[in-house]
Amino acid sequence: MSDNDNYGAGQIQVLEGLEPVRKRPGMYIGSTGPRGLHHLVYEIVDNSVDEALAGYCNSIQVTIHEDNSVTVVDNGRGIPVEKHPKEKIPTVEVVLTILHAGGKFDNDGYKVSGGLHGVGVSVVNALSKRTEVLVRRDGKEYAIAFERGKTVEKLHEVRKVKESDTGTTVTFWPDEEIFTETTVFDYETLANRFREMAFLNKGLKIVFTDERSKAARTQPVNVDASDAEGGVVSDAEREAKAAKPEPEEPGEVTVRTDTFCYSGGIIDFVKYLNEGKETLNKPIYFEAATEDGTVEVCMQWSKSYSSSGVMAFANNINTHEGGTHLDGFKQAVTRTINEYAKSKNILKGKDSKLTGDDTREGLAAIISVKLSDPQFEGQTKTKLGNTEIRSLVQGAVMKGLAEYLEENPAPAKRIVEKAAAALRAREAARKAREASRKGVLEGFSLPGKLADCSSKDPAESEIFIVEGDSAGGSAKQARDRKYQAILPLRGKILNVERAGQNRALSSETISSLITAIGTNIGDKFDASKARYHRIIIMTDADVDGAHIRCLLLTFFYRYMPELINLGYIYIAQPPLFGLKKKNSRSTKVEKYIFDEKALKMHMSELADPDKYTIQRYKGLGEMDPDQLWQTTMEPDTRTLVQVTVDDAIMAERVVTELMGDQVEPRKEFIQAHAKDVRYLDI
Ligand code: 28F
Repeated sequence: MSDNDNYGAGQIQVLEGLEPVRKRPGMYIGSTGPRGLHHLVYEIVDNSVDEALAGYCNSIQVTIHEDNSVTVVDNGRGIPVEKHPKEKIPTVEVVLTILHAGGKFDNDGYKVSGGLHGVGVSVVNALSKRTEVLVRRDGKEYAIAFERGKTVEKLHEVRKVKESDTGTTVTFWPDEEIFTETTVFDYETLANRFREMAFLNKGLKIVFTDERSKAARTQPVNVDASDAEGGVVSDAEREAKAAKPEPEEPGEVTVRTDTFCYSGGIIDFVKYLNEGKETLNKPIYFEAATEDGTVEVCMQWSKSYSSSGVMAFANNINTHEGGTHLDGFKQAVTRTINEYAKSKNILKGKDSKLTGDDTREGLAAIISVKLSDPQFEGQTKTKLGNTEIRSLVQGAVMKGLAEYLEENPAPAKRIVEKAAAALRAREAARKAREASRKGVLEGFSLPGKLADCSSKDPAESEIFIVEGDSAGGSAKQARDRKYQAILPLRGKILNVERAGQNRALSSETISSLITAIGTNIGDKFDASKARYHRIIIMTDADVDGAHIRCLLLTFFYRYMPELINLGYIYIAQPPLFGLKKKNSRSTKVEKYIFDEKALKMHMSELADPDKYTIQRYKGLGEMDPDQLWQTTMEPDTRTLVQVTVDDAIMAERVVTELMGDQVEPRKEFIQAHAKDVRYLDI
């Protein structure tokens, strides 16, 4: 179909309408790089989502075709087709060919407003070499087509459809003249956005299909580097994606489809963020509405240490720069948790207050507000500015969270204790910073007690931290001096949890530990300076040994947590029992056994258990160097337990809660609970 006279008037308008978009595309879509390219898809899908928000659409299909064209189908009402009263052309043509006043982008080239019906599709049309639109309405399907923003096929009826079959289909071919860098879409980038949209719009189904062959979808494109899009893609996901092998043969087409539909909405979003994490509570959800807008909040804490899982949206737009909704949320969480902790006496008067960061450690949360006149501010126009939204969110969260905590004391306690632990860690880190600034540890030479290894390569070097001089002596004799160092600790390790920082650092044991390991602490801490990549705690298999282990773990957790994360901290497992044949003249131990249960098992399996004597090793010092080497130190035969942050937290909890000034009750406790406490058991 070609241009004709009675269509000319409309066309002039069209050309005038979209010319600026082709002239300065960056002003309308931010960039003509990969991010701008992907933006075209979002513009189209946003219109379908708007139709869904209006309550007329619940299903969207997006397909990338072999030629990198994209089709979006929705089951909404269909863009109106009647003659537009002012423009005298079909409304659908107006929507596609006339730039909406003001546009969605301001002069900085960033999106300033979301959720305006029909806005943006004309921009996509202008920047596509061809656009085809199908509208199903009133029992008919209509078609209209454009090239580089100009109408090339007038609106016409193509077929009859069922009255109930309504909706809009848009297919567009991005213009290589505009997108000179690439016109290849990245599936993951789009999929992440669609997943997010489906989470934010409960019940909305988005079916995403990639029909391309490997050749068509692997032309190099780097969305992250050139103009990064925020979102829920973690580094791990990105790495997994990069590492994923492509099984496909050249020329073969593997159609990929993902369906995103979440009946739980942002509750499912939070569960997704916390997947694989150990959580402290079931997702807490509440919503509120005033004439200013609506707010939905979902939150769940896990044992994780980050708070990067707090995401705020306004009208489905990820407000990366935050804004009033996020401020209101943070204030409410900080206040509510502090008030609860105080009222339940978990935070005593003299303790300092929990900061916002303390309360958000390990928190995954979604804040989603919807408002009629969103004000987007900031560098990238992703900061919500509407002041009335702050109190809306704050009020909803204070009420919702306070109620939850009152009604659910067990998870409430876990949540508050997590924040209190963060507070203590922060305090310790601060004191460590102060101390290291004073240079307490500077100029120390290696501790005299250290029997260092000869290797200078940390990756192959290990240090055994040994309790007591006598065990230290055996260990020194037993070791392979090339790569095994021994540091005997005399006496008790100071409880760094209770002792002041200065006292901790002036303790000889603590300072010798720090200098032997080499990393320093506080803001001088540098994991790359670790002199050993295996730091092995070797204590007796008794209650005192367990106590020392707790104190050492607490020390590492407080002062060198990064070494735990790096997997450098280990616990040695000396055997508890040795079995010898009774009548044998040899002193050879037949079998080493590591705990009571294993001993019982073993004895019950023996044909003649009375042929044997059981030797119980009370301490490392009772083993001769050969035995110690064979059972506990030789890399080929020993068992090391790698310490996780959870082990350290558990140790710290015991140290914090139970190791008070009196020694006896705490010993009793440990003996009574030894079986329950994992790290005491190993
Ligand atoms: C694949 C992309 O763009 N879907 C859309 C609608 C529905 C209406 C509409 C859109 C009317 C006057 C602009 C229908 N009936 N999918 C889409 N679905 N736009 S875009 O209206 C546009 C406005 O100017 C619609 C009644 N009201 C609205």
